[in-house]
Amino acid sequence: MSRLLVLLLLTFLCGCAAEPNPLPLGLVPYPNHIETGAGRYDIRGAKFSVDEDLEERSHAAVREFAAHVGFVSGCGSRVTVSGKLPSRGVRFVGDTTVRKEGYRITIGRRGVEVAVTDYRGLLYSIQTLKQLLPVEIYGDKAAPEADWSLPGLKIDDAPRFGYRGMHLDVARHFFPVEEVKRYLDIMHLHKLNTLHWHLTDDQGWRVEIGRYPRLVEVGSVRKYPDGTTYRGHYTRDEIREVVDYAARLGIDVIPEIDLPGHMQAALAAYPELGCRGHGYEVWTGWGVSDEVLCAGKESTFDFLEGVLTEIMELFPSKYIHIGGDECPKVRWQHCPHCQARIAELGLKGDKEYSKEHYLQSYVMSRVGKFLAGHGRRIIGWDEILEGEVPENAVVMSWRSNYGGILAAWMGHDAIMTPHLNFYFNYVQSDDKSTELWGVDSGPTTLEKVYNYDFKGLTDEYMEHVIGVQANMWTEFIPSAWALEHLLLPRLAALSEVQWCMPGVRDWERFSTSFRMNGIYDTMGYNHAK
Ligand code: TNX
Repeated sequence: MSRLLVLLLLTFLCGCAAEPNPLPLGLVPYPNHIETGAGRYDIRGAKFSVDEDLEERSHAAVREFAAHVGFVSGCGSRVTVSGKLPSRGVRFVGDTTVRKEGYRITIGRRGVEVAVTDYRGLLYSIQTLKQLLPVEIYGDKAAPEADWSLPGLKIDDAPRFGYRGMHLDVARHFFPVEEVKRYLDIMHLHKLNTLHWHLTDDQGWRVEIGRYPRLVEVGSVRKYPDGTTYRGHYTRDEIREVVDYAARLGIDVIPEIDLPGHMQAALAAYPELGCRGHGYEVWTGWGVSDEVLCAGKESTFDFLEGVLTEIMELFPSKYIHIGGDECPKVRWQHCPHCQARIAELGLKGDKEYSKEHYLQSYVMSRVGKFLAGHGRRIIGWDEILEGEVPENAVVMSWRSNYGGILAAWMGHDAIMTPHLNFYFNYVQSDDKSTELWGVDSGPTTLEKVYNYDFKGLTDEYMEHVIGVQANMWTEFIPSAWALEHLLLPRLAALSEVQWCMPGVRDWERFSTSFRMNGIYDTMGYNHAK
């Protein structure tokens, strides 16, 4: 036998005998299909290439990733965009057989092949590759001494739900643009794709509206009896900046204009929109205010349409959230305008709901139709199930699973966000020394988030469940530091509920292999221990 043949044979045998790599069990959210392989691929100095058929922004994302790998590994890297990709290096190819938002990664000794069909899938493949690399990839320092090799393996992954949301209330406490961007970065790290931005409430109106300047002039300022004030709002340019930033991370931003309740800040700015017509202030208390929009006056609808027209200009999202939660009916019961509207519409109470509940349904439906006329779809909190549900509305089920079940039963889509599992403003442990900001309604532990059960949602109903979301109400969250503490690591648990197919979610695996804290530390995020 020639020496070459012996050498080849030996190489082959060694290859077969090599121990398979351990499964990277710490990946979050854990891939839906993963097979381990043997050997490793050293990514230092690798040539990156990307399919010219992919979008320009995908090329840009690969360039950015390659540049960062080159920098932290201390070996540089090169990127080519081409119709014909080389057989080595790190290759990103377009492949229409990959599922939406999904990706396939194959790592062998000769290189890495990533197949994707869309921009989000490409971004998520990069997130997964980063988690397979040393934690220094998340830093901004060169770390040439780290092991810059990737384990041989195959991943074929795509999310369970198309809507993977996180909510942020900026009305109770305001978070400036830079902090919102950080929040988006954290979401992206966990492959979430939707920010639900709660922009208005009794305690503050936070988005500039050109037609109604007093909304921020008056409505964004809380005045306390001791003379101090609390204020904050986003200009329209700042909103655009956040929406663009999010889009680059594959995140849609859904604005919420909470109506017809939770409107006291707007009433302070434009008192004529209320039933009483005067005497409102931006609320300095927490809870549910009786002061709501008057549903009888036509001017209320002019106002809402004006506001929402500008909101649609700022937000390209398919969905617009119009709230609908916690709207007390006492003002309407005694308001001649509201009662005249009830009479005109012929609304009647029944065993279950009062005529004022049906008046609220009228408001939600009318606003829903207006938005539908502009190609948008409404989301409402599960109170919109009381009375008549607006056509085509998506129900956000927050009080329990029941809202989702009822919505699905009625043929409506639902997003699951039951408070006992997914209110991240609730404390996460009983340790009073670290849980300084949360609401104590029995801790919403990491495990409780992780083990969320779609109980009562049969397979048939699950077809209407478009996604899962956690909410962050900020009455008691005064800073980004507190915000991140409540968000992390529970967001990691949420991400597996959103991403993993039934059977893949596994608390034992997740809790014993968890390594996200190292990533959070490197990124400088404050997380609960
Ligand atoms: C209920 S959930 C609310 C919010 C509060 C939250 C406090 C929902 C639709 N409304 O207005 O901030 O409870 O935890």
